[in-house]
Amino acid sequence: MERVYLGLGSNLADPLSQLRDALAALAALPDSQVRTVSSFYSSDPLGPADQPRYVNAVAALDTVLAPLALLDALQAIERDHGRVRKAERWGPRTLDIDILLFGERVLNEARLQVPHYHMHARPFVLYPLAELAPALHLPDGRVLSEMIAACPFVGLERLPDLD
Ligand code: PH2
Ligand code: MG
Ligand code: MG
Repeated sequence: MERVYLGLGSNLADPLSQLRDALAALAALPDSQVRTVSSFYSSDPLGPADQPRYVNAVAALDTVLAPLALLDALQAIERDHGRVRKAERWGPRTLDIDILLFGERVLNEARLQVPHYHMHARPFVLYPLAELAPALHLPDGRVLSEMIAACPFVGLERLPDLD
């Protein structure tokens, strides 16, 4: 069993529902359990400014799936949510599920780089991740609390708890 942290994001087609449905789909993955989920956050779009704000969250998943098997399963969930991959970098999407960290692994494969290459610069990743694992050390030696100190809480709004 390995602990995986996933970043979820949506800015199209009712983002809150997209994330709630995605969490239900994650809970149904084989050989895997969703352990904890952060608050949901509304965030300024990173990338092209002419797109809606995102809703973001981070989930902790324990899995025995191999990294590329998990990636395949996550991309299938994205497709089930109407995700169409477009050429525009950082453009709008109905659902994005990114593998942020996969146990203690450092992977540099064509399809999958972990730790996620840009997480250090994304408040909508670091702050929800810190809710789940405030004392986290990354496998490459970085320390989450130090990454947070270098990444101001800007353009981010924690949404009230659902339910
Ligand atoms: N994801 C992107 C591009 N820009 N901006 C925010 N706020 N949240 C995201 O999840 C996001 C983004 C590409 O995956
Ligand atoms: Mg992404
Ligand atoms: Mg992605």
